[in-house]
Amino acid sequence: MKSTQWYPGTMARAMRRLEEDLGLVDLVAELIDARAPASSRNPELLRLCRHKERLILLHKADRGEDEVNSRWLLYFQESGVQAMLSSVHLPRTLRSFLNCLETQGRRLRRSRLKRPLRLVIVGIPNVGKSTLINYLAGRSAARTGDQPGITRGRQWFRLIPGVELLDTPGVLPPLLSPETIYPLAAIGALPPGRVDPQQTAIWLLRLCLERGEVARLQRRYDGLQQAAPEAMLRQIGTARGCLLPQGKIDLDRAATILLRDYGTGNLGRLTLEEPPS
Ligand SMILES: Nc1nc2c(ncn2[C@@H]2O[C@H](COP(=O)(O)OP(=O)(O)O)[C@@H](O)[C@H]2O)c(=O)[nH]1
Ligand SMILES: [Mg+2]
Repeated sequence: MKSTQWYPGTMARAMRRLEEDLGLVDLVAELIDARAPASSRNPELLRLCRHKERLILLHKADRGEDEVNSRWLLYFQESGVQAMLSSVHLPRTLRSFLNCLETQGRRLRRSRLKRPLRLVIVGIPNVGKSTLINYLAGRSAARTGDQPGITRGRQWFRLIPGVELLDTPGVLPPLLSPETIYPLAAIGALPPGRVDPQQTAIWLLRLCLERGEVARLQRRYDGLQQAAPEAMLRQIGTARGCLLPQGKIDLDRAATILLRDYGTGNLGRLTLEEPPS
């Protein structure tokens, strides 16, 4: 189901719909992955909503390293962009988000517009948009009434008095470049098969080596010795019994195991990208 997002035509439709959605809201909450805050943004959004209030949510903050999360927040604040941490596993982050929305909603109600603040959540695939919307909508009592002519099939949820959320997220295509491709693959933002899993795994292993983060791998894979990334992938394959006929190691399977472990958090909290210094 998810893979249908990947046909270019579907993505083009998603972008058109996003432009329509942006016309309906006061605030755009851009969801990015706290593990790869640079690669999970798409600068195109900035062009589409230059005149909108924007807020960046560093989502899956439970998966990024605390210290790096803080530095990313500081980086965005210093660039003059509103940014907050967000995670469905860290309810306090979502309380802060709602408090921030409440303040902005109150401001709008007191302005001459006198109407609720409307917002949309946007982001590239797999950053957690639907999960966050379900979480927020689940705790909100009220679906607001239909507003024919304005919403056209879209539904608003009243999150708190004076603040309404569009029920469908805006989908942005991920921006592919030599710098973003492996981080995007590692956070699951690309369709399976788009990037070679072995190369992605080797990139991830090299990153762990460069950061002196081999211990977290050794905790997960018994007997793993520090070595070149290619050799470590072979060791993981051997340790996990990824064998082909004639005793060869199934490196694709080893890579998939490593990437799945990273994706599910089995390697611990590991941020892939540091803010520019
Ligand atoms: N660790 C963690 N995982 C999350 C969080 N929010 C969503 N996810 C997971 O991220 C994956 C993608 O979420 P989904 O809502 O489908 O992303 P979407 O494609 O942006 O709508 C799912 O496996 C979610 O369970 C979060 O705050 N923390
Ligand atoms: Mg979704």
